[in-house]
Amino acid sequence: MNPELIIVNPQIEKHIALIQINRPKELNALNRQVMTEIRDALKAFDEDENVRVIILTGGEKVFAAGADIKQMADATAISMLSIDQFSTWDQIKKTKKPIIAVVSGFALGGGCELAMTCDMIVASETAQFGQPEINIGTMPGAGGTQRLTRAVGKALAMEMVLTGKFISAQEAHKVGLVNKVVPVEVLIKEAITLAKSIAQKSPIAVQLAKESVNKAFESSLDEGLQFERKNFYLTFASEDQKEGMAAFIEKRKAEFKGK
Ligand code: DAK
Repeated sequence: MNPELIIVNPQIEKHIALIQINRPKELNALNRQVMTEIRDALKAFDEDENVRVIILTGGEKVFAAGADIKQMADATAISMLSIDQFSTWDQIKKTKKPIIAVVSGFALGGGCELAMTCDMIVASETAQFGQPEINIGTMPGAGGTQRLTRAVGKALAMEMVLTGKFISAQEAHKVGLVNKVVPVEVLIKEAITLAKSIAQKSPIAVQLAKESVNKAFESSLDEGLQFERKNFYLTFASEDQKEGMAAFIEKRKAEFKGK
């Protein structure tokens, strides 16, 4: 086991944790160990009450160039079925706290899928997004055809998935795949600013709101509205809701405790 495939910092700022993929020679290719370590770190941060927002990043040149092709080349359908890496990816999706992907350079294949599994994407001006699996005789398998299509629409998703073309950070921003594009020198700073603005809110309301937005991808409007309503009611069981509304009335800053 190489313990340094990811770097973790549970407190890069108050309530903000960082996970950095650290396999630069292989362009942060996501082998099984990297994915397992990311999953385990997310789980630990999800359980850590000091952490309210998680940042997931790579390096300046590359976020991640996809799943590790060298590890995958000899796989069979049955070996993949028995290893079941999808359960690792599914666990990432189950993280309750917001995850911000911070992308510079390539986010390709599984790298793009990993960024899209997060809740928001902050990109540097050098970021490039793509699903080039078609070039190596396969296709996206970790959400690329689904999340990309929902994010950017059918026409562009189809083109990216069928031709393997990359899109720039600017185009990704224009089509709604990323939240903001900033110069690489201020990338982490900008991501932390975004993270801080979430970390100041009630962690309970944030969790329930994240769940509700995600529900919009997986339900009819009516079902989604019902789900939203129940989560809305649930916020009224929290001390944070009482504190938030009292603070507004008393014209002071709310102190949310996640209770
Ligand atoms: N896997 C393994 N090694 C990779 C890699 C990758 N995806 N991408 C790059 N590398 C390695 C290169 O082999 C090279 O290694 P050495 O030759 O030095 O040993 C080193 O990183 C530097 O790469 P290049 O020399 O190619 O660097 P360039 O700057 O010239 O080109 C590039 C950068 C990103 C355009 C190029 O490396 C490239 O096209 N990489 C492959 C991109 C790609 O096809 N990605 C999609 C992979 S398939 C699943 C979940 C997810 C997936 C599958 C299953 N389950 C849950 C089961 C996802 C699949 C994929 O992502």
